[in-house]
Amino acid sequence: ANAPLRVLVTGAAGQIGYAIVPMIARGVMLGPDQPVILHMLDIEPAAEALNGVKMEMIDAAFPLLKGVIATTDVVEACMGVNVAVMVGGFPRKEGMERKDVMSKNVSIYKAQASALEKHAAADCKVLVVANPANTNALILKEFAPSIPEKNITCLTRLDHNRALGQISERLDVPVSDVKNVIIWGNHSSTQYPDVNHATVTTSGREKPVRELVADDQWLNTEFITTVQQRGAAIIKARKMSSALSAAGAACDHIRDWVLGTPKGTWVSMGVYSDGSYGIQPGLIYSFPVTCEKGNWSIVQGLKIDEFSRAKMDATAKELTEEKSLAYSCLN
Ligand code: NAX
Repeated sequence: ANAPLRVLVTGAAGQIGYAIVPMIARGVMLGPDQPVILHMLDIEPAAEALNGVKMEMIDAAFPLLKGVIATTDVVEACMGVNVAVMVGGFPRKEGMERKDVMSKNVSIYKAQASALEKHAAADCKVLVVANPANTNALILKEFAPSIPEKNITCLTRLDHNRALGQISERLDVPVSDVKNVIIWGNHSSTQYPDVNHATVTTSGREKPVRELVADDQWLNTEFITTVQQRGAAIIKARKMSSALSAAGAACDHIRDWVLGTPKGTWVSMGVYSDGSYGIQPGLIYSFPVTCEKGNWSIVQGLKIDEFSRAKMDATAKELTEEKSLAYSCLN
């Protein structure tokens, strides 16, 4: 039998936390043969609720779950973890300045970076979910210099899955037959959902989404804004933000990263830019990636038209601005 892997979930007493911990304990994230030990971190005001989640996790008697730690101590939480899913953060409250929210998250991610660097397993894979996800991941990277930069990523898989879902609904085909959409850039409303290379498998053949949809007007306008604004639409409908879809996407992200993407399929991940597609190195930017043996690599050589170029640059510009705002919070 495989040795258990330790999985950290920060913000585990929150909404996404509550949805993701049972998924992890059922093998959705690391596979049905991989036992796990869960490390759940939250802050003092949520300690009692966190303990309630721990009680439920015990009561669920998950066969793969070999241990569950619930703590408000960052060091205990990070000790020996192989995977870290960073869901905890400071939410934007009404009337708060962007800079104040950024400043709170910068100090959280700075502290958690140091704890991970000192106490996590050497090959720990980190996924930042909490917003501003790309910039929180960048701060984490800056303050954990001994963690390889390839091990620090942020979640744009939810946006990717939302794009697959919109195409599936539009064409009335199973979502599993749609692939290779791309989310470029920031996990924010400037993200660019790109279908130029996406395909649908019909009667055993892959066909371009553009050809099947045959409505460039819809693809270039409504499709894009629907994906960009989906988070807000969920809040409007549910009076709470996306949780089960976010938790599912975080599991998809880690699973594909660790176990590999299927041949001929790519996914979107926020990763440290190496300058691919002319995106400034030093940003955490969402790219199309394939994964093999626990490593991601950016898909190269895709043709980028003028429409895409402008949108990819606009979201990069926003990330550059977020980065300078974050740095200004450090002083
Ligand atoms: P909740 O407010 O329900 O939960 C957040 C939890 O984090 C709370 O229990 C809080 O006590 C805890 N927390 C706060 N500071 C912490 C710290 N320093 N250490 C540990 N825990 C801490 O929010 P939820 O709906 O679960 O969303 C969590 C985060 O995910 C938010 O930042 C949200 O904006 C972000 N999202 C990101 C998405 C993505 O695709 N990247 C999509 C979903 C989600 O909106």
